[in-house]
Amino acid sequence: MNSIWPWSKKRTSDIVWIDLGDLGDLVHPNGPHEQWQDHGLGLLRTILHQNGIETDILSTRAITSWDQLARQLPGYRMALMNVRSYTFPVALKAARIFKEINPEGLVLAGGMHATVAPEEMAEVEAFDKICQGAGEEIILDLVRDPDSFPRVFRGQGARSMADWPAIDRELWPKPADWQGLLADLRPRQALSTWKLRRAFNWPLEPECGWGPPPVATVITSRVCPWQCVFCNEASYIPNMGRRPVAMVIDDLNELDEKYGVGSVVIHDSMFFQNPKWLQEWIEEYPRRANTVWPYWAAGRADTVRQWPDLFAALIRETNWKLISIGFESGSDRVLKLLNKECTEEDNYFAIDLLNRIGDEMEAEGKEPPIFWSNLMLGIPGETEEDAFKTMRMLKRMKRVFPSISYYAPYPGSALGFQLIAEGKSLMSTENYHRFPDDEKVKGVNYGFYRELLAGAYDAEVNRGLSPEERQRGYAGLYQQALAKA
Ligand code: B12
Ligand code: SF4
Repeated sequence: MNSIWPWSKKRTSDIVWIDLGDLGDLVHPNGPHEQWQDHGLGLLRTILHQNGIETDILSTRAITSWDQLARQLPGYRMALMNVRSYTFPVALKAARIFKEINPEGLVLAGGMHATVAPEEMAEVEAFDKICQGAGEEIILDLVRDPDSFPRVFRGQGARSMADWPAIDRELWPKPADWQGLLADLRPRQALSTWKLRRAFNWPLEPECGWGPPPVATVITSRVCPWQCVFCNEASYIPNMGRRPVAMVIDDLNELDEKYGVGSVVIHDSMFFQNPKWLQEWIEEYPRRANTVWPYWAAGRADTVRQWPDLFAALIRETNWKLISIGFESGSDRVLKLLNKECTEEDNYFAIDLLNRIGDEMEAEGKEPPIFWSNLMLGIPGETEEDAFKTMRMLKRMKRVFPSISYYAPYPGSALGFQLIAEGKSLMSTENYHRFPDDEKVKGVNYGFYRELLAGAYDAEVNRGLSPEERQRGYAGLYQQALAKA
């Protein structure tokens, strides 16, 4: 039996970037979304390597026990990590293990959690430097001379995403090594990891049902100007210029020439903003891209209503196949509570429009577009009738992948901060969101929601719906649609 894990990994540096996520996500993943790669890590490692600072990569997702991480850490003098609130528990543990093994070593942490909850980060001694905000303009100085920075400090971002280098995707972590697992007498894990490696398409990403593999994830814009109280990124991500259309297309063509692209996921919080950029995308993408790859991207119902022609043109001319809309709720009362600035009417407008475009495209023999419908349940203040309205709205969608989650009070968002301050958040440093049906807020009747998703209230939900609409969401579908949040 081999005692070093993972086997045959060569060291190139005494600096290591620790990719964060739940243990085992790159060994035997539960679902596709835990396998997406981290653009923050990719961008900053690319900058480091292009400037002569080599780093190794380890991933908590590619191991199944903390001991496996510990065995890989001796001898590193520096560890870097991108900490989001949902990876804070893992970051904390990894940082402590790193310091136990390398007491003289330094842990440099940045990311969303460092940005929105610096005091929670600062309580953890193992974090030596904590960078709030963007890191691309300071990462080189920080790694070269960490002592010149205070323990908690503000980073500096680029003015525009045009200044970002294209990510070197070979700097992203790989799924776990099946040969090593076999050598370590774990034949079952080795088999599932062998399958994962084959299907992963590293350094591109695996298929998740949104489009053909290999999948290329890209980011064209950094921030959304709206201020929904459960999110409001604008309050902590400074505005920055969008990546120019030509650069996005060049990046994709280059990836295609190197690795072959099957489809694209545009990971922007809000793709459907800035009509001028979108118009240029409509003109350029079909003309300049090696293939007009189908893609997944996000929008809002109110702007679909505001720019219906632009929306339709994007679908028809640029192959926008998976349309992610943050509908969140089917009730005006709740939409107001969320400061969503969308109404029930906006939501139904967007739904009916996409249903119609889909019908027309099907009649033309084309593959119709599909909603990726983001919905929240368990919002403080939501009544049972509000929740029925949300499920009723979902049934109006003809072609849909529902993504339903229990509202989660993340720090950074206005409502999250408020509920944390009131002591109502159930998300802790040990457990931000381990499982989809984790209870997130005190006082919310999760039993009701579980029954709702199991179909116990179908009579109420189906009230006023057409016979066809009633059939939608067969038993179990909505339960399965419950996502980690
Ligand atoms: C793409 C994305 C996803 C993707 C992919 C995630 C992934 N693997 O990266 C998917 C769809 C899977 C996803 C899922 C979720 N996400 Co998400 N996601 C994003 C999104 C839109 C972009 C992330 C990104 O790549 N940004 C660009 C990179 C370059 O930025 P960055 O990673 O922050 O890194 C920069 C800085 O933070 C800093 N930095 C980072 N690391 C370091 C390290 C050092 C040493 C230094 C100095 C600096 C530094 O420098 C970098 C360059 O400027 C963000 C919102 C946003 N606009 O950023 C939300 C966001 C990160 N997601 C969020 C959440 C809550 C989730 C979910 C829990 C569900 C949900 N409610 O949306 C799930 C959980 C996923 C899981 N694994 O379990 C929150 C996190 C909030 C928080 N307080 O941490 C955000 C901020 C959105 C929001 N407002 O709610 N997400
Ligand atoms: S929820 Fe969506 S629309 Fe609202 S602020 Fe966040 S990204 Fe923007």
